[in-house]
Amino acid sequence: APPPLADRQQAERFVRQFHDEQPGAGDVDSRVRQVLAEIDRTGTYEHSPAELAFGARVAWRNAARCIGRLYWRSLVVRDLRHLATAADIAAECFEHLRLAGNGGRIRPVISVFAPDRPGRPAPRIVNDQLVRYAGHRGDDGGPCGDPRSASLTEQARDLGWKREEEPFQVLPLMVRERPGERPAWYELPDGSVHEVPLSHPDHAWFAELGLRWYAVPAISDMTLEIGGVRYPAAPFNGWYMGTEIGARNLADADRYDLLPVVADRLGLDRSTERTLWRDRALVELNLAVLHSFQEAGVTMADHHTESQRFLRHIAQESRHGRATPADWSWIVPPVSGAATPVFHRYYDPVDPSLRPAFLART
Ligand code: HEM
Ligand code: NRG
Repeated sequence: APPPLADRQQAERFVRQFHDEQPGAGDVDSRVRQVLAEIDRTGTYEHSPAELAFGARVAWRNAARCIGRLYWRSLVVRDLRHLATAADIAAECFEHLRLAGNGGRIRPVISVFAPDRPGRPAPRIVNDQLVRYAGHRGDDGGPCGDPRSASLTEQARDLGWKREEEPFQVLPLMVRERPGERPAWYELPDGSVHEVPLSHPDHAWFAELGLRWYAVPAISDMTLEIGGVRYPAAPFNGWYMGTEIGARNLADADRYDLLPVVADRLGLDRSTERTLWRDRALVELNLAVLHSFQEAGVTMADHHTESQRFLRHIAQESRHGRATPADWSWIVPPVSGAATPVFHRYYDPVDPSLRPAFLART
């Protein structure tokens, strides 16, 4: 028999936490005995739907890099553990995008597909997010899209997908049913990808840049681990904070690198750093992002509001007797850091062994 996948101690610890935090969930000792017996017999165990939902929500609550944790209790958990084929997973990822997008009123959602089992590793989503733009590391000056997706783009092309020379071409979803197998790929269907064209409240020329971004950030390459059980295919989303797009995706020199372009259109003097042309371009770019999502009726938070919410979250957790581990360097927004309250304090230390958790793919 293959060695057990689910650690007995982790399983027991999780079941006890679930019952501690959810009084009325039934008799904890009998559930612990049942789970341990199932592990001894099969090498793993099946979470009840309530355990799965709780585990996913607490994994979010435990995500030390996430500023958006105030709403962790409201995460919508889709129990899709019975699905393990590439086609079923792709179809439900597209449904996930529609449910989460909700016509612009974005809802935090996670879709949990089949877990790893002894002798039966789970399928995996190859893409790091359900929606990503194709790109390559460009030095030729031509349109190169999102260089961050260079290797995904290459993988898709190797599988027979056709790249077009557009800066915002959505990549297909690639799903690997079993380790070592060739992924199957699926073009995202019309209606599943909501995008927002970018314009500026005061500068008409901004719209001519032809910039856009997608509405729903859905991370699809992290493993959800609950009570010793691993769910490698468990894409989740919330909404964007404007700076993720305006201060990083469109601004970083190794992403869309738009600060010089925006500065030139603004007529700024780029001959010396002392004019702060980068900073001025950053502010206008971020303003355009927030303005455009608002105009389009798509949920987005600004970094001041999301920072205030995060401090409320910490206070609320502390009233429940819980710490809120947080990673300062990820929590502080990439522009105007010290103008937000999250800058001016320390946080509870991060414990990498804290569970349930979202784990980075190794
Ligand atoms: C990271 C915001 C919802 C889990 C982050 C980051 C931001 C953020 C700004 C840092 C990203 C970066 O710098 O690249 C938000 C907002 C949400 C939200 C505004 C709105 C509801 C969620 C949800 C989950 C989640 C629903 C999981 C159920 C995480 C995790 C990370 C993260 C695991 C770390 C990702 C990594 O290590 O690369 N979030 N988030 N977040 N968030 Fe959230
Ligand atoms: N910075 C990345 C997305 C990371 C997660 N951010 C969220 N997550 N807002 C980007 O695409 O810019 N979320 O689940 O809402």
